[in-house]
Amino acid sequence: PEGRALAVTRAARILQENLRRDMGADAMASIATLDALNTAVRRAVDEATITDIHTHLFPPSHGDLLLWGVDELLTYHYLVAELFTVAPADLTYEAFWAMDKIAQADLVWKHLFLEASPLSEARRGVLTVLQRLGLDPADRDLGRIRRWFARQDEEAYLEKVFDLAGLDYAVMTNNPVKCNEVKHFDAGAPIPARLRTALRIDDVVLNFASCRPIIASQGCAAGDGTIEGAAAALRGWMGGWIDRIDPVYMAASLPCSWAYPVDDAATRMIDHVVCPLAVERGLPVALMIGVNRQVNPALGDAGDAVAPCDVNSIIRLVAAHPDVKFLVTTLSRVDQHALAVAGRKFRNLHLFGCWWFCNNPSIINEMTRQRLELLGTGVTVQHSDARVLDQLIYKWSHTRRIVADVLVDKYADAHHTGWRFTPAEIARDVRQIFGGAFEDFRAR
Ligand code: RAT
Ligand code: ZN
Repeated sequence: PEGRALAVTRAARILQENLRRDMGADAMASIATLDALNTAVRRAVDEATITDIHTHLFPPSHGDLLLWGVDELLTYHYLVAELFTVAPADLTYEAFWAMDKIAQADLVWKHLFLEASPLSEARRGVLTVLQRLGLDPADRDLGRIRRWFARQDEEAYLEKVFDLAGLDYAVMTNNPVKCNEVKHFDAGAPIPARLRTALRIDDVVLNFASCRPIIASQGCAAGDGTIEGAAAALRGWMGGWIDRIDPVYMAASLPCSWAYPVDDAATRMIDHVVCPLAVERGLPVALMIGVNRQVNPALGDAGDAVAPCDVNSIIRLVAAHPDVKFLVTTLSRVDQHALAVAGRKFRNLHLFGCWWFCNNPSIINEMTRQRLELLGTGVTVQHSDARVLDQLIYKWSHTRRIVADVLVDKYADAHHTGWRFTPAEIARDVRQIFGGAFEDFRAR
């Protein structure tokens, strides 16, 4: 413990020295006025390097799996759902899915941008992307925008997007039972430093029976008996994937109906396969909980909804496995307060992100305030969930602005007590909530 304390002190000193070098001596001077504090907070948030801990992006080497460009932006499933809130009755789901991507994007542009104003978060997001890329959205010329994207080189564009978003790296979602993903790992396709892997295991946890054939085809003799019986083989198979792709964590999205512990396959899989492996490999387990899957299957990816989940099940899980690190986010707004309180009780629980339907300005604002009030900077306030590369630009620009508004208030409240902050301290805190606390949690 003494060695660890020394290492921590040393790390803190190096951080301070780096900040002093990067920001100059002013970084260490305490800020006297509220105006200056406001400016310093906004600057720190603007300049922070962010780690995006959950996305659905892929490397360029994974071919068609990497989505980017204006037609992918316009056909993002969030916008497909919105399209059908206003589309004429004669546009059937089947007819929409039978169209090519460009025709689908044209329809979204017409109904959600030209014939109704783009006020929703997902629509505004497209416009932010265009604006930040220097493509003035005001002329409403989709043809011109398409021609601009057609001229981009994929790899250079990926770097440009990461720079505009201000990210060091983003974590992908890599599913070992999806053949169209596995084939790229089999081929040894390179992964740029901007992207890191995560081993997505929901299919195996929730639907083991249907995964057996593909797992068997990958050389895992998981038999046809119980999960307990197959546990060692399954840990071997997942461990093999961990060796292969070196994931940042294992991850699963769980339905709102998920409960723990109960007499079901998911509990057995978690207790006998996932948690022992997490301990053995020192890997966190990320859980995203609260989806109400496929309430309208005709909408495809857009057909999922949300319902409150059982936060007590999360509490029982993290209490039952104190040596497993859990990264948790929940989908329903109403679960956020109870989850943040749970985050105060367990050092093996780290909260992250305003997930999916919570990634809207009013909810990000509320959740970020609540988390800072209950957890301080020991939280990862956001992830993007980007499915289309360009979305990194808007998701992070919108989040930065909201988080800056919240932090300005929080620093001002503390300033009023007479405590004084330095720019270096503010930069340290901002980095914590945008990835530093996540790295610390992993390293702990
Ligand atoms: O945000 C999304 O795009 C969702 O469809 C899901 O992918 C969700 O984030 C998940 O990871 O299950
Ligand atoms: Zn996701």
